[in-house]
Amino acid sequence: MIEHALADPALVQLAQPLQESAYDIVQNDTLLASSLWANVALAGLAILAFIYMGRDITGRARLIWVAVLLVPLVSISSYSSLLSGLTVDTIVMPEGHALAGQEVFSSWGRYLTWTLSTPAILVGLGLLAGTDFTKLFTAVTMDIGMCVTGLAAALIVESHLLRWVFYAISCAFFLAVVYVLLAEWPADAAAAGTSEIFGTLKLLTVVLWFGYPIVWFVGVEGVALVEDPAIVSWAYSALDIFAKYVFAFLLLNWVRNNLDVVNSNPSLLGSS
Ligand code: RET
Repeated sequence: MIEHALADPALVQLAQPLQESAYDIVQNDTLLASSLWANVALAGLAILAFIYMGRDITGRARLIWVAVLLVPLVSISSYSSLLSGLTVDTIVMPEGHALAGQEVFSSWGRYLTWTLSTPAILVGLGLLAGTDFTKLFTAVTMDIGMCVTGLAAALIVESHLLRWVFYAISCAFFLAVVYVLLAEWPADAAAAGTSEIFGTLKLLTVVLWFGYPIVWFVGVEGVALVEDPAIVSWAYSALDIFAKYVFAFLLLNWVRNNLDVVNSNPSLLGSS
């Protein structure tokens, strides 16, 4: 009898609205929705503040300003897409996963938009350090590799093993970025006279960025120690608040107060 009912396409269609879509999950979960709205609001404020702060920035430093401004611009688009339901989904976890066979909420749009926001952060930092094109290219491309393979790790539903293979590949890309930040750019920054602020921002970046793979690992997409998608979403949102807006504000504020240092730096990039 039940089998009969499921075989009838009209009844299957009728049954579908009973299943909560990813959009409904966001709308019905205040904690989850607030983690997204908080970032829309902060990104909006940051955009206005950064435009204002950039009004007197001239010369090469303008390229840093554009990179910094891109961070909240991408962020507001990213969080609005998550809220709209466009870049969230429910996915059924493969065999072997702690939540195998269950539908879990995935805000995969985050990983997609990181491919644009994290390079912007690295371009800002690299230009501050006065690095050369090769090192900046390395950091940015490795970073994009990290985001795209992280997206794959989150979305693969056919094989549990392959989710972790992609996680490992993403971590390898991440370590290349960390290497550039810790081993290459500090010397460049010293030569450019930006050591002090670079040191602060480097520390902020490395510490906070390590938080992301940890959240992925313990969250619903990884070993599911934390099963509530709202908590996972807030963890990412809180990291974002410091890694994006606080980071970008500190960088931009320093640049506008030290235009002479930045503009006398013979960087290969932004020679306007
Ligand atoms: C993933 C999972 C796979 C392994 C690794 C990850 C790293 C993510 C990072 C994200 C940083 C995002 C920032 C966004 C700001 O807009 C993809 C979570 C290594 C480091 C700073």
